[in-house]
Amino acid sequence: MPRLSSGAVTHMKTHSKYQPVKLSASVQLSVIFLTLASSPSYADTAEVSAALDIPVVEVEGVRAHSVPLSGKEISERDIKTRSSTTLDTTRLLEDIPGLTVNEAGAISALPAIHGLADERLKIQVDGMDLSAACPNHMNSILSYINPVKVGSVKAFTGITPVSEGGDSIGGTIQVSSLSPVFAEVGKQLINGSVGTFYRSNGYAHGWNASAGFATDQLSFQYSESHLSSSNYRAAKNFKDASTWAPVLRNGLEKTDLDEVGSSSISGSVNKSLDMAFKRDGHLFQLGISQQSVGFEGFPNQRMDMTNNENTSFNFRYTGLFDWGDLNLKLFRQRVKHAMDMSYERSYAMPAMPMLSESQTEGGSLTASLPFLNDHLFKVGGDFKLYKLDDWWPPVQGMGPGAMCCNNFWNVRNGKRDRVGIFAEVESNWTEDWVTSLGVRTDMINADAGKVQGYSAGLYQTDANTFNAKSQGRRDQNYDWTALARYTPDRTQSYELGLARKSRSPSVYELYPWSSFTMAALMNNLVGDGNAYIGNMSLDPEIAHTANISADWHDENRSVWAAKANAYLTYVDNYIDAVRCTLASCGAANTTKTNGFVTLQYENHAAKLYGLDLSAYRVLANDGQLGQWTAKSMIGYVRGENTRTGDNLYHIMPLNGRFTLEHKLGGWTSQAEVQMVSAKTHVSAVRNETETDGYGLLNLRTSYSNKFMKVDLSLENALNKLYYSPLGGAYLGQGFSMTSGIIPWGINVPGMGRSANVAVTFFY
Ligand SMILES: [Cu+2]
Repeated sequence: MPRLSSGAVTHMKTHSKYQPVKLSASVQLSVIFLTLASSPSYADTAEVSAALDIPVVEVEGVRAHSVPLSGKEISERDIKTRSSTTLDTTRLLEDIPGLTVNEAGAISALPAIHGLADERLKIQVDGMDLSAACPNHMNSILSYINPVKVGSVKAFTGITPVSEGGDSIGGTIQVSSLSPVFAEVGKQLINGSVGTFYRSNGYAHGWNASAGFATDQLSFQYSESHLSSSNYRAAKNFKDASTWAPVLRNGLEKTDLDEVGSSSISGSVNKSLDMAFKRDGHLFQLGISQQSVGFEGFPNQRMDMTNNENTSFNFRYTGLFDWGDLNLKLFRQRVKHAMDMSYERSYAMPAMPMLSESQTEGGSLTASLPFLNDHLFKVGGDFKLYKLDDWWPPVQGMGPGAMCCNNFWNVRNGKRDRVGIFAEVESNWTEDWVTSLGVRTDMINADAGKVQGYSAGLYQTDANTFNAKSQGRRDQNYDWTALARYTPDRTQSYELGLARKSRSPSVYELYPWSSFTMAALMNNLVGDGNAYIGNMSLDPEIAHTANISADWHDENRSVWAAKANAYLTYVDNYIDAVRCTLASCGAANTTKTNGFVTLQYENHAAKLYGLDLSAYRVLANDGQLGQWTAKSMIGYVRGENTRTGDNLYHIMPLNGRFTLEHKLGGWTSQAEVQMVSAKTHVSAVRNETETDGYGLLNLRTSYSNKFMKVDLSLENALNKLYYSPLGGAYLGQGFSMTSGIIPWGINVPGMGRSANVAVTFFY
């Protein structure tokens, strides 16, 4: 049991209706966020009561927060049924209602919540508030943690309380490593695991191992994982030979007509050492992690990652005191990133080397103070200091011109520093009513140095324009959130959330400066194949959101539960894009409807709204035949630019997942049907292409006991050719440095049938 600081606990008058387990003081008080009872990984059904006991063995005070009704927490056990055969941590989030996945490289997909993605969300790994360091966001935040290392996921899809947010207008995703394990008092513990996996499509394979030693106060854990994959294949040929023949110049590596070019990954290695020390209600954790990726292809970008080195140090402290809880986090991350082209795009390497380096230092301090029996006051601050250099060395052997003779500086001495403070009160008014109110403010300073092109000719005019302006800026943003939750009895609850949230533009929205097509094409954060130019006059985005959630279930959630969530967001100053009208972008750029175009970021306004539904029902529960459960999840979102009337880019059409699950002994098996309707609401300014509707069947089974776990799955079992609405433009082969050679209008196809197997042994 967690040791509770007596003061905080005796102060609290807890209401049994909300209190299935005893946790640390702040958790116990965070009644409104207590979803242990309201959103278990939505189908643990009969085991829910057992699962409720699980958090008790967690380390004291680590769970500072649970998620509101509109969010979802995925437990370690549910993650484990997926993580072994998954390359990309973002895939573990696919069961979260309201969350969709924007495709990128093999381990770098980007989650979107209610139509808002990437830097509009707050995405944290082990509490570290990181940023990508690449003009294509290849080293996305969740690419830094291997799925096998993930212990828990919390997603705030509706309203994120100010204590968990800041500098983001959408939801929050918090991915955490496995919690430290300690031995019983007076004993020692040695544990570990060895695992391997194979995915038939693309011959993806890898292995992972971990070894740990612990006493009752100290814990050490080392883990390492390796993975690689060749290009994956679509279910059928998606390229016709005549369209592609002129693109594929002599010397390029051949790809088959069903092969997705530049989708491979190799030499991906994650190593981490996690140390923890606990004593008398104090927990100290230090994590050191190192990742290197030798190559990762990006079929919806014009470049590939040719190396990425990431090192991070992460210190966390949680203390339980008589007056409440204290949380401190400090971290530092350094990234060295290199891009160039795969041999499917270019026959000579280096074709166009591009380098970036970043450093991120950040941290937070939060105190949670119970007062007047039924209230919890949270106060704190956080900061993040981000530095970025992004430069492209000249290509040897070329005469002065497009890629000679100096470094091209895309972002030089880029900087984005943020400091925020917040205060929040959670109140447990009666047995039925709980509220949370919070305010925060963030100050963001951004700056960048003077730039230059490869040579004067094609670049000097833009460089002069950029250099003549002041690059430094400061924003002071204000957020507030309000949540009220009504629980009339043990079978239903309702939550209303309102928020104002702000986000300042990122370095890559502000500072890329060249309108020369080749340079602008390299700056693309969304995988649509277009060229982007930054805009130093951007204002912060300000979102006003209303979110309503309802949760119905039987008393113990052992038989059924259903959840509905509706939301509406208006975003002032939404950073959308407009067609470049500069002479250097060409006259046709403003009217083109069937090709790649050059765009510039601009503040507009947007409206997003939608609905998430999820439910489960136990169909049969029999000692001999096991437990059969039906689960379903349906999502719908619309996004519109209210200034131009255009649709927002990359908005998932109506979609659903319907699963029949069977559990017996150590076996869990699932048959899942995924249905996605046609995407017809497309962004005209980006020449986004429509996609057809489709249905996919996935079959999975896994067996586990104390010593081993085996996972078998057949994904896309019917081998259906499909195009994810969020797959982006197919640019994975051929000469990609200009916008007119690779054919426009082809989407990246999804993966054809794949048989996957993973085996893990524990000791
Ligand atoms: Cu990159």
